[in-house]
Amino acid sequence: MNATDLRADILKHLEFSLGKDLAHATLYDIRMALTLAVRDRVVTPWFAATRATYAAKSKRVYYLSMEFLIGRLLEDAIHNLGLMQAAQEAMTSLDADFAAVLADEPDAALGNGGLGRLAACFLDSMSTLGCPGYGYGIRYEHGLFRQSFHEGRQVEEAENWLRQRHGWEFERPEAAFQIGFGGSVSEAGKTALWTPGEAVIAKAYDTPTIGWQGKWANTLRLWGAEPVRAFDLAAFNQGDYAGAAGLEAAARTISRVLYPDDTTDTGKELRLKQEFFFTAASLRDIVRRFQAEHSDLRALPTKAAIQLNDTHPAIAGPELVRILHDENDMPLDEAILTARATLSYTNHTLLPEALERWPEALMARVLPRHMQLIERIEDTHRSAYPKSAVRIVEGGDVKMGELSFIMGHKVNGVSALHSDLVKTTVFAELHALHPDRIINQTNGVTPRRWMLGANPRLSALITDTISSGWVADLERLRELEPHVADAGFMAAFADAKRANKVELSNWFGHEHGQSVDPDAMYDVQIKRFHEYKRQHLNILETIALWTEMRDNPNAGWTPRVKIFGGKAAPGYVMAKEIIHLINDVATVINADPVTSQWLKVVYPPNYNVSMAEKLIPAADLSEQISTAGKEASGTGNMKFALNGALTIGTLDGANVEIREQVGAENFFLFGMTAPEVVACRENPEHQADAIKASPRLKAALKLIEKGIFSDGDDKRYKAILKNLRKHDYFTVCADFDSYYDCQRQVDAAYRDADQWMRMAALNTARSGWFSSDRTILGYMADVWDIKPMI
Ligand code: OX2
Repeated sequence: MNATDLRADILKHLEFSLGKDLAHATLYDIRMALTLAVRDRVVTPWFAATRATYAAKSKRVYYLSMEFLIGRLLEDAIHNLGLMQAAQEAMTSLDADFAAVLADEPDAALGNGGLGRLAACFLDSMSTLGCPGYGYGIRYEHGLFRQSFHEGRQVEEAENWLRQRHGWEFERPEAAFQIGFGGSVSEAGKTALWTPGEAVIAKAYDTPTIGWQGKWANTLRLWGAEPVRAFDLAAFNQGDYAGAAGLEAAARTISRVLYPDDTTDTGKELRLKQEFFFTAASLRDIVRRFQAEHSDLRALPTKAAIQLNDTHPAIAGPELVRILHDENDMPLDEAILTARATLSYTNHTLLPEALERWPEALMARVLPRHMQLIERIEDTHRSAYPKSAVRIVEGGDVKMGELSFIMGHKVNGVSALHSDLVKTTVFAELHALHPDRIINQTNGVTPRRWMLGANPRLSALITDTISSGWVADLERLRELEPHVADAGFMAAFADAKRANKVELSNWFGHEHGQSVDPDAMYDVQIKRFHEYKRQHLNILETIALWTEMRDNPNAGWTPRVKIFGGKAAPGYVMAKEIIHLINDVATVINADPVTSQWLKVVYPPNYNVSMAEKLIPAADLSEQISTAGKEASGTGNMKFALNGALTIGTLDGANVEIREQVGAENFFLFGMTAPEVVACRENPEHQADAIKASPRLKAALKLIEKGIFSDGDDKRYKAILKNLRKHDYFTVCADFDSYYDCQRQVDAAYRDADQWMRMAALNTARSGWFSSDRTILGYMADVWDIKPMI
């Protein structure tokens, strides 16, 4: 593909798809014309992959996820199709600024954080590996809210990614299913007949997901909700315009917004409806596709593997049983076994508030037949294991974790430590009954987006050094190891990092009006705000460091820029206070002339995938400081290590495996282990003891309390202070000294620039195992029983 052909196609789309001539084309027009020209080139491999799958009657995987945090797609597709040079040349020939064109694409933020981004990385890897499959989710009209700061406080605004045409999707009016809610159930022989009281239409929108080198493409099928009857004409004719449109509005509400909660259950009826809506539509589609090729539904597990991404699609268990039993007359026991052999479940968190429970009464009202079937499923469990105390329905709630476990043939955690904790904590009893069911599949990230796309400088150096095979086989980064002894390679590695830092510094300058020194250490904590992730530990240490710098200005401080990014769920008061505190601390510290040469705090608002792509390649230090036992895996931690940042972290989630891979000497470890945290909490005075033992922590808390960061307002951070002093469940205080001391080791290490760079390069060279290709191959072998088609 050369630039001339691509240019001709861009001009064709400008004229015939967008109705513009070049002289009047806006940035949007150019971006859309390029998108369509690139999309044209995705279609052929996409059809080929679909045909090959049909021809082979291959088993397919169906990844059911409430969230797909895919971000921008254009640059990724250009990379995967090998069109980078052609696209650059075509843009230059059209007098367009290629970087601006790429940046014009809105982020598709159909997810909150790690869980949704993991699903997006998995789509990329499935297509790269030729694993036939579909992602199924919701086409939210509004993705995750846009964050801004007003006097340091988070303000949320609706995001509107569909305001402009979404160039990647194909609308499928023919692929539509009616999805019911409520109503009643009547007996019909051995089965039952569910007559829903209301219904909406689920309409499909398909986005092809192209793999590396365009060898395979799968489909991301997102469902949009529409009314069964568009419009109440009778009401309209009587002048009731709002009433006439009400039906439509009510139906569309279901796919209107992404719930902005990360790891907390909202308990809203709408959320339950969203979950059933996309799960039921996906199952209908899956069964329809199966029945087009096969007649005996008992063979479903040999042709379909359905992965439940957390419990959000857990209603798939009873719904599949309903389809098999009520609609296709399969005996109930067999229907349960068939559904179980088809389904598997990934657990992403142990936080009790995140393990979904639905009030039985709500479930019975919204999904009356499913409530009955959940009870049948529980009966089956109880008759198979009469001594088991496990209940799906307990204390008036339906527990979706137990339901998912019992209805899945495999249950996996997302890091080695997390999978062990799944076995010993939440599902200990079920694990004893089914010792082979829980397995581990440590998360991974796609090297196409998180190295090739985000870090072109380092990518070019790696390719020059070991050739390009690493992009599809990330373990080959190990071949970089011998080059760490080569001064030329190391100089180039350092140059790439430095250039990324200069670029980020420029971005801070023109986007946020803040200048930061590219020679300072870039110390980055970017992730959702949650107490367990402990952004407050980081800001407390920042305060303590600032105090120390003021007291000892001649101590030879290592210059640092503390960079924060992330959003808090709008209803999570404590997380929002932590955001406020960080912004307040930043204002005071950044204005201090005594320390300004060594310490800056920057917190650009509205952190998203595109911002991560800027920050990660420029980072020196990666903050992975969660309370041990709380972060299931983390995936940001992997992206940083891959891009040559050193981690300061606890033994939590995948940090444990990162440290094993990169070597303990190339990782800054601090804090209590998961069992130590549990033991620490047994002492009710643990926070008071820790504060007493740490003059620095005590002083930092005092400064906050005195209103030093809040214009003298000594009440502003009452809640945080009380929490830390009295109920420090996340053991910020108990880990503080260890963290502070570890940061000073980081300072010392950074001062030896050559040694630091060697450690950074070893992080890159030894992060190959964290490719999502490795993760997907694990699922294919251990869970889905599917072989690659290419
Ligand atoms: C996240 C987990 O918090 C994170 O540790 C993990 O890396 C990610 O999922 C992908 O597995 N919502 N988000 C998560 O869990 C839930 C629930």
